[in-house]
Amino acid sequence: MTTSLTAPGSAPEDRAEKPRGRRALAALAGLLAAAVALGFAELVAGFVGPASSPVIAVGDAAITLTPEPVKAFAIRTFGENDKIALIVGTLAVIAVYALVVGIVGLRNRRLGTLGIALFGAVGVLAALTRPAGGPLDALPSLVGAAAGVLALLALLAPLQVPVAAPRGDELPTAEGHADQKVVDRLREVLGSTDRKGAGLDRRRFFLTGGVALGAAALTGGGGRLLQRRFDVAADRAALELPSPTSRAAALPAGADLAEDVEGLTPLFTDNGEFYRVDTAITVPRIRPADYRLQMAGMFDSPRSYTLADLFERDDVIERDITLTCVSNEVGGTLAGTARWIGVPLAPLLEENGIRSGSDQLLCRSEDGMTIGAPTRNALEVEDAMLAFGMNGEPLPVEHGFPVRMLIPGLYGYVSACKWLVRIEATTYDAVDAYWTERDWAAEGPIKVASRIDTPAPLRQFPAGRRAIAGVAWAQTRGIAKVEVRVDEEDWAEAELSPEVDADLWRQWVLPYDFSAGRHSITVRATSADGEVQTEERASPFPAGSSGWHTVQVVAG
Ligand SMILES: Nc1nc2c(c(=O)[nH]1)N[C@H]1C(S)=C(S)[C@@H](COP(=O)(O)O)O[C@H]1N2
Ligand SMILES: [Mo]
Repeated sequence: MTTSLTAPGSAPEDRAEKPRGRRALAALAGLLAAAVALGFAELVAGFVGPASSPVIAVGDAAITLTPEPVKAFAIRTFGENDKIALIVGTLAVIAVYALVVGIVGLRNRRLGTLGIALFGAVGVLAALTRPAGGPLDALPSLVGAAAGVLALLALLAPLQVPVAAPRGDELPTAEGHADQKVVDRLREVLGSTDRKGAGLDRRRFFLTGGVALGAAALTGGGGRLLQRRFDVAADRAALELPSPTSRAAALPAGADLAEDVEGLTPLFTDNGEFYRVDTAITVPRIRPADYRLQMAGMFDSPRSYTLADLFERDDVIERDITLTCVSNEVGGTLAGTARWIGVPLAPLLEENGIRSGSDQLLCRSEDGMTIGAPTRNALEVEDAMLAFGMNGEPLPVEHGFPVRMLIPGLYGYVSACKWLVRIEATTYDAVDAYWTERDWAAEGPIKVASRIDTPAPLRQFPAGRRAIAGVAWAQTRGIAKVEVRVDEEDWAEAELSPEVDADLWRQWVLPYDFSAGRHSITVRATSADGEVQTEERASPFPAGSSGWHTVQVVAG
């Protein structure tokens, strides 16, 4: 095969190349061009910041635009992997699009170029419309698209040599001429848009493709490396938490029933095991030294706080609090307990002179996400706090490093703003927070709930005695009683873990003699203020699920 630029169309086997083969190569050209575009975009994002990467920005936008039922489905189906699923999905869509752009580009360069430009425009739009986006965030997509266009043109060129000329329509075609060579020569001199006659330089295509692949890998890999500069793991590790002036209530020995009951949820959830729910594909990374908490809105004298300001306060507390998510299904696992360290919220709000007219605190996260918390609960709920410690460590980055809010008794979506940088005292009339805009209930008091951990649903085990056990919660009120019903028998009262704090869930255990056969086990809890958990079924949307948790098991 010839690589000569002077006679590119003269190799007969090239001219005989079926359009199909050429089209496959064009599709590959599109794919490689997309890889180059993404690679360069990652490289620039290495300077601008990880959230400006088009894949991330587009994924972010997809989360924002996705209707709630689809989101709920994604959380149910992919669970903690919902974000990985989203990124894989985004990449798959890009790949299919790129294949098409390559094929279209073969027929019409301008359309192909436009295709990549459009792809860049989507990235720019997504990056700029992020709540916390700035103009610089458009740069990765712009540079990526430019690199992608150049790569596409460079890759398409060897697929149709000689290159296009504007007046190709008027050129003679092979049918009317006996001497193909003359026609080819003519085309070569004048240029041709007739693809059938254009030559194909495989060697040059694969050489260019190799260069493109290398460039994509280098820029992409380099970009990812550069993005690590934004990592705050080292700062987090170096941070020393202040020691609390008020400790969590002491736990009696043997307080954690899970030590003796296999399959029962431990009293405290390890940080690595703690459920995570948020809209952030790339977690916000805030350096402790750069951290500022800004108070704004309906305060007489709003001020701002550094992390040191918060750490050095003399009212640092340590509390055991169970956090639950409004999206938790009956029997679900979106609940966890930690020993938190932080500063109480009420004195902080009061020293800024919070005005009585405010009924909502619009809490803003570093990524622009907003969570609307009821002002009354922030002021009146004991142990409402700004937390910076979780189970003896600074907050893990995924759980809001360096500061998050916690208000016991409310679901996380209205109380637990992570990466908290701003508290605006306002009203529900004036503004809707992120979830409220999406029709979730404005105030989210948690519902009395209980869950069977063991035996697991549909489990088969030998007949005989074994523990039925689980957890129950009713933060701020506390759990007074948990009852279990097997089949049609009477409700039996379970043993509870010690009541140490009303904000902490309670484990419950009931040893039971299982006869051989199928059994249905149901649990219900009663709060310390006498509310029996309702049997009435509700789905998580819009105000939290309700209903009794039932599991079917088989003994013998
Ligand atoms: N910034 C921010 N904070 C957030 C969220 C979020 O999407 N962004 N999600 C909230 C929801 S719905 C819940 S249930 C809790 C979960 O906290 P966790 O991820 O630490 O378990 O965080 C809350 N705080
Ligand atoms: Mo949540």
